[in-house]
This record gives sequence, structure tokens and C-alpha cells, in this order.
Amino acid sequence: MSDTPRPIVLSGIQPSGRLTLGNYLGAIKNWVPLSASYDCYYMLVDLHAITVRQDPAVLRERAFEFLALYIACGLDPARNVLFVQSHVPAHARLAWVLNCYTQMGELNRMTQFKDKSAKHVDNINAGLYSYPVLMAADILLYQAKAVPVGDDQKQHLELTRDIAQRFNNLYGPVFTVPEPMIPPVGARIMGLQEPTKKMSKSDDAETNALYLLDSPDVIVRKLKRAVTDTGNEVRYDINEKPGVANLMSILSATSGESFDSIVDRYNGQGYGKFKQAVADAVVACLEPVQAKYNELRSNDDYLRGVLRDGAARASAKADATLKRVHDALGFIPE
Ligand code: ATP
Ligand code: LTN
Repeated sequence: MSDTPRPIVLSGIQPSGRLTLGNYLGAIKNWVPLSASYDCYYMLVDLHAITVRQDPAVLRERAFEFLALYIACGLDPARNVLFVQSHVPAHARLAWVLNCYTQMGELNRMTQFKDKSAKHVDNINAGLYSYPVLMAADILLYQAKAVPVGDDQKQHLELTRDIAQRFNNLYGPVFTVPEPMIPPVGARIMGLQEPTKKMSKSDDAETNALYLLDSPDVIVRKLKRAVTDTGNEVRYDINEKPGVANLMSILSATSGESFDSIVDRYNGQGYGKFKQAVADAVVACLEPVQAKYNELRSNDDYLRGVLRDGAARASAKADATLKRVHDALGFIPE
């Protein structure tokens, strides 16, 4: 092995709602192969999750559920640092510093803030507003070179790059400027009932999303009812046929079949056969994940051990960057 340090990858998911096929295809699935060439850090971002009210008992259970699902999806804790954001205090500490290097005008432009404040009108809190700054801290603390996310996070990544460059221009090369890593297919899986909006894990409508822990029956039922149109053409046209285009993306991303081959096979035959094929591909993709999850979920001691180890490894990296930041700013060393 060479001594050259490997580049770093970091990403995270909020432990809110239930993990969806969108989270899997847009994020987790693409994380798995990266440990061959990067040092990988994957978090459960619980500090981010409390920007929306959470029930404490549910939040605690869900963190274990998501961790078990990360591992069941193929993230081996021996090859990836898996941890909970609140276990590494450097995240909140760097976020404060970066708040002082981010303009309100920049945050006003964030579309996720606009969407979430429209959804939670009774709780538009300051955390929701400065959420992208905490995300920048998450990324910059680890000197991440690449951040694998779905397409909806591109704007936050651009802001992170701007903050990093601004800080580096003032104080020298403290931070690595990260790049987004967005998958070509599956980057934006849309809702089954509302195919013009992204499938979201905190959606209230149960039938709009496919959850990683849905049983085969439920998956078949939801896909049968997925909104398409009244025609029978299977072709990829996001504007004219958003429902069909979304099902094509799901089929392609879960089975590996190309769009051309999907069109050849199902075009002109009505949507029944096509939807059944999508359901079969999703069930086959999720079956091994669910089997592994059921095995892991009952082993709390193991999961706690993974988090303890992850927090120690993450802290070592994060604390080193925080120290460089404090030195650059002129804070007295601790
Ligand atoms: P919430 O509804 O709780 O805001 P979410 O479903 O948007 O959650 P996040 O925790 O915000 O999920 O995102 C986790 C990761 O999953 C991110 O990398 C995000 O880009 C990706 N992701 C989320 N939804 C989709 C989707 N519909 N298609 C593709 N990727 C997605
Ligand atoms: N903001 C992201 C979740 C998130 C994240 C991160 C993703 C928080 N910190 C760091 C990548 C890297 C979201 O809402 N999906």
C-alpha cells in the first residue's frame, strides 16, 4: 500500500421519517463502492433533524433503524466510518464560526429552506434557516473532496464551496473545497402520486413513497397505483410524462437496464406489464437489504459499538480541522 493519504468522501442523512427508495438510489447505494478508493465518513445528521420537531423516543429508535439500514445496504463499518453527528461536538462548534462567514442574502436563496418553511409555517426557526451552514461545517471538518448526494442538495454544496473559498481567501488553505458527486440515474426519484415533486421520507402521504422496509405486497400495490397518464407509451419525457419517466428511472436504477432497452420491451403495451416489471425489480433490490436488516436490528450492543467506534474515528479527524480554524482565527489554544 502507498503512503499517500486517500481522498475523503462524506455524506449524511437526517434521521427523520423513514428511508425511501429515493434515499437509497440517490445516496446510499452510491456510497457503497466508494470505500475502495476513498476514506469514507457517513453520518446520521441528528442536529439537522431537530430543525423540525421530533419525538425523542422515536428519534432515538430511528437512529438505530437507519444505522442498521446503512449496514444492510452494504456499508461495512470496518471500511466506512459510520457515526451520529451529535456525538462529534466539532460540528456545532465549526457551524458557529461559519455562520459568521455566511451572508443572510445567501441563505435567503436556499430552496430547501423555502420549501420547509412553507411546510412548517408554525415553526420557522433559526436552525432551519442556518441549516446549510451546519451542513457546510459537516463537510469542511473532514476536508472532504467529494460529497455523494442527490440532486436536491446541489445548491447546499455550492454554498459550502463558496464559504470554504471565502475562508481560505482570508486565512490561507484551511479547507479542502468539495465537489458534489451526483449519480447519473436516480439522482431525483419523484413521488409516486405526485411525480413532479421529489419522493421524500417525511412525506405525510404513505402511498407517495416506497420505503426500504416496505413488504413486497405493499411495493406491488403502491406501484400499481402510481400515477402515470391515460396513454400506453413508455418513453422518457419528464415534462409530458413525468410519472412514466420516474418509473423508468426506478426500473433502470434498480435493475441496471438501459432506458432504450426498457422502451423496446414495454412501449405500446399498456402500463400493467411495465409497472409489474418495476415492482419485481424493486422487490428484488430490497429483499437482501431487508433480510440483513432484520438480522442486525435485534443486536443493539453491536450497533452501539459501531457508533462508539465511529464517533472516536470521526472526532479525531474533525478536531484536527477545528484546531486549524481556531488557530487561523486567533483563538487561544485549549
Ligand atoms: P426529509 O423529507 O426528511 O427532508 P429527504 O427524503 O429529503 O428527507 P434527506 O435526509 O434530506 O432526505 O436526504 C438524504 C439523502 O438522500 C440526500 O443525499 C438527498 O439528496 C438524497 N435524496 C433524498 N430524496 C431523494 C430523492 N427523491 N431522489 C434521490 N435522492 C434523494
Ligand atoms: N442536508 C442534507 C443532509 C446533510 C448532508 C450533510 C449531506 C447534512 N449534512 C453533509 C451531505 C453532507 C439533506 O437535507 N439531504
